Amino acid sequence: MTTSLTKEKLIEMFGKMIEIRFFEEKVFELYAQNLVPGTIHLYLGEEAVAVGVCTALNKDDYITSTHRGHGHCIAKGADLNRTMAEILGKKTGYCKGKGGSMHIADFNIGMMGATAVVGAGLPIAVGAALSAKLRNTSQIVACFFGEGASNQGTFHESINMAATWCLPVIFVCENNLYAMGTRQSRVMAIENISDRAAAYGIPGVTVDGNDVIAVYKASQKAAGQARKGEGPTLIECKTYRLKGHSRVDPAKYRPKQEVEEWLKKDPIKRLKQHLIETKTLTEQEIQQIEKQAQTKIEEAVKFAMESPTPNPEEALEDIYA
Ligand SMILES: Cc1ncc(C[n+]2csc(CCOP(=O)(O)OP(=O)(O)O)c2C)c(N)n1
Repeated sequence: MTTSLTKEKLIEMFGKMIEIRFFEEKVFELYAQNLVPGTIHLYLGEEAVAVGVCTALNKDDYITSTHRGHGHCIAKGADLNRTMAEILGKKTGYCKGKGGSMHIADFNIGMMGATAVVGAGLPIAVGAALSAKLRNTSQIVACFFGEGASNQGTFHESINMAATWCLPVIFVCENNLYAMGTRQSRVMAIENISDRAAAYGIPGVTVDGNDVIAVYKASQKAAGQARKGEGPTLIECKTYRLKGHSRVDPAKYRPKQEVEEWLKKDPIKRLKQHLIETKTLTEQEIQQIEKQAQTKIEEAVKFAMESPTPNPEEALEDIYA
């Protein structure tokens, strides 16, 4: 496998990042109109991570997600209509409208599920990787989690087990500097989460998480090693969320200057600039892609809004007892 990026791949990545951006902006808007039950954690600003990683995966590879999972779903190929319908609590959604924003799963595309429990995706990823190994497939698993989650016991136990059993996992730490309102430096004496890889004898790298090409290349390398039976890698992607932790958080704890610095590093602006500078796309072609993405999002909203809500008597269906 090579790490070369074709023009088609770059354009595909741009299209996905734009879809996630517009999707999340729309969810933000719908929440303000009181149309979204529960809360939401937006992926705005972190698009390059999910897209860079998922572009290096095959359709039958797996991912595990977090409370901030819409971007992961879309990057892995989830249906926008069903994703939007689930967020709006509609019967046509992935969980029939009974799971909402933080519980979307689609086994057909290898999306093992989002979870509201911080750090809970890591052991699930290890289980999926063990299953792939026992079944003798070449499937691998990408496991997304935040830097806050890397202080949970599950992070250490999961990486230790995956390393010891040489399991095909890419542990992807989305380091957006804050766990809710807690800055990393207040709770960790290290700057790079990737340093923790050494404790488990696996490779650990830190990449610019707002540079989709850097994320893709690191993921492709890790995916190749995992597929060859060489075990897991920890990739730390330094990134930043454009909004607060959840919809109700104005993020006043972040210094204005820091926010402004990160806004300059917006992953979509940067990719756009790269596409223009390398003459991969013209301004006009970019606008065309943006228009197509807007149309898809509008269709998803229409689909979701016109879908029925689940009946109260369905509440006890699809559950384990
Ligand atoms: C086990 C557990 N502890 C605490 C919480 C409350 N909580 C929800 S999100 C969050 C912060 C997570 O931060 P991080 O893992 O860095 O992800 P990010 O939100 O930055 O993407 C916390 C503490 C929870 N949902 N689950």
